Amino acid sequence: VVITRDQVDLPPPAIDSRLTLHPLWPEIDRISTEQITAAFEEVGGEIGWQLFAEEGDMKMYRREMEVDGMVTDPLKAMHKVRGVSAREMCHYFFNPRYRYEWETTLETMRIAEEISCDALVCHQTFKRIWPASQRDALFWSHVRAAPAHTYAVTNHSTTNDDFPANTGACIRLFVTVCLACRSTCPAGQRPTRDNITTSIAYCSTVNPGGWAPAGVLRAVYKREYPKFLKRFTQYVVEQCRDKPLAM
Ligand code: 6CM
Repeated sequence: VVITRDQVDLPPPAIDSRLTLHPLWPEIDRISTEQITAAFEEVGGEIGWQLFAEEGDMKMYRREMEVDGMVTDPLKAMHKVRGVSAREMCHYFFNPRYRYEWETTLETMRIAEEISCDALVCHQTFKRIWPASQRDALFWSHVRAAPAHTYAVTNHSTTNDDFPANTGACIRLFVTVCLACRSTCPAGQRPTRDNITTSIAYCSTVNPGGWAPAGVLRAVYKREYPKFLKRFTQYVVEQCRDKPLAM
């Protein structure tokens, strides 16, 4: 078995102590815990959630919501992927070195701060969507293990003096995203690429931060979120195909 460079920096099974000493730690810990708990809550029968995309095992729901006239529809998606683990899924979602390979809305990306092996602060600009102004975002990103073969990445907007908001061409948007993944395999068997299934819960709430036409924004989300989740999961399956399973 050959361990590739890709696998040396997999998400750690326990929180990096450098993160717990950082000023952002109380916020990162609180929001990550809340997001992971909420991610696995079912939306099925709940009032307000409308199913807007369904394909194979993927189901996407949104709840229409506006804050000060701006669309902030919470989105929730469920999916199932075979042949990859929760840890592998989160590795490719968290690690910025793969981001351009699956994130199609991205224009530029910079690491504003490397906090620890499981947390960083990231600045991104997104492709402009006519007729709105271009958007950027600054968010911390944290990957962690949770009980029951679960790994999750949480991204949440933050501030940094070196990356001030709304000073150039971009309007700063605000984001809270959680990708929570849980692996299972048949009882009594050892997990392998052939028998593992990973359930994915993806939640996203974006506040566009300034004027953006509601209709355009909702149309963009309706097109882009299913595209993202299909493309990202397919990307991870392809990346992992000939590598040993990392649990
Ligand atoms: O979660 C996703 N990607 C992560 C890594 O990039 C990260 C990103 C969060 C930001 C999501 C904001 C997307 C909005 C893009 C368009 C903005 C234009 C507004 C103009 C209005 C007319 O968590 C995947 C995100 C997939 C998004 C479709």
